[in-house]
Amino acid sequence: MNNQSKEIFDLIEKEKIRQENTIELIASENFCSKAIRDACGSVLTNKYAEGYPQKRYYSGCEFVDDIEAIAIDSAKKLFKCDFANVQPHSGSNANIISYFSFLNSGDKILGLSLDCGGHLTHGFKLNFSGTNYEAFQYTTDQDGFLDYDQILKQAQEIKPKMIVCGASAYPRKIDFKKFREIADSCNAYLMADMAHIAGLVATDLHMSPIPFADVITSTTHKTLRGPRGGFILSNKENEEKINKAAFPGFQGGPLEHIIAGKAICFIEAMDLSFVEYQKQVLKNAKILEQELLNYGFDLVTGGTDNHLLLVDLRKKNISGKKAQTLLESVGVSVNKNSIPNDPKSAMVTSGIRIGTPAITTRGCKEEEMKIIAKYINAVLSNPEDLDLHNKIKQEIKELLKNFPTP
Ligand code: DSN
Repeated sequence: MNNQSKEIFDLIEKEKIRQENTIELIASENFCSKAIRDACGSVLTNKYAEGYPQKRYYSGCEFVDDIEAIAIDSAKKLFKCDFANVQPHSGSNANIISYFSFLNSGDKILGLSLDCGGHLTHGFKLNFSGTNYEAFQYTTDQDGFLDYDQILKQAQEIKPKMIVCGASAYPRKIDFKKFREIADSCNAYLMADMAHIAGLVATDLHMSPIPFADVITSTTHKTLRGPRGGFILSNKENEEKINKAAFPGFQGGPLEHIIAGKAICFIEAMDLSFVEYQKQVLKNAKILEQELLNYGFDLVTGGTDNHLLLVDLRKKNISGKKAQTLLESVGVSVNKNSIPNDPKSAMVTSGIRIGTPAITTRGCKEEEMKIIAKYINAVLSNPEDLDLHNKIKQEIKELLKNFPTP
């Protein structure tokens, strides 16, 4: 190992220790299995495989062909659909590829605004989705809920070519059937970005978008607990245009090492233990909801019925940015997050987003959730008490020793 690679491996080791000593509550993060990490760090990274299984532009693809075919078949089986493309390098790429498949530049799209829980790629003005298309945004109501009547009204006025549903910071279930009805009422395509809830969908703990959306995009690394990457689902009818849009339309060589990780992820998600895991993710979020409400925190929509909570900190007189920094200093990782109609900028925010997928993977259950809520309350209620913060930091390190990372 030369000095430069040693420096990198030292940093990787530090990151490993950081992860071990942190209560990870970032709602979009998780810990994938060792098998997935091994696949992603394998010799497959050396292989070029532009094209699709049995239709490649390079020789020597017989083994990556089998791997990608297993990933495709497993994704189809897991989500009960008849088309999957597992090549998107990320969720954003999956969304770009889906737009390329169904839209022309300048077409109208309608998606959830970023400050109400949407994603940059759902039409945000600084993102390609907001510059390459004529993007309109719907919002949540005053209490933070999707207002399907209002979205219907807007859709009928705008007549978008595509409606985008799905969210990055929405603590409630999404009614994909209603979105289908809205899309049908204005003859629009429906794209469902299920990145956050893919693990819940895979285990039937959330309504599946599969029968309702024309195209479904996702990441593999959030609730689904796979490697960092994306994928697209649809039906056979759309196979050709989506595959063409992915390659050669947008991406080059697929990352076969990551695709191997995705295959393992889909297979792991078919195991009964994965259903138990997702149930615990939901239980843990519910306990955090109850505990934080008992401590006097306001939650957007009043609570959660998925894997995440959005805490409105205005009453506590602390910004999301400050809360994130304070919690990080004791070893609790959350992210600052805008709340609907946030008076503060996106860099400061009035809220934090809290999710349970990662901490549940480490084996934490109801009792630990109560302890975590207690720590969050103690730190945010006593922002200047450094002695208390140090004590909590030590206690967190001790607590986490009982919950090893995979
Ligand atoms: N950045 C992701 C999240 O945190 O939700 C969305 O892509």
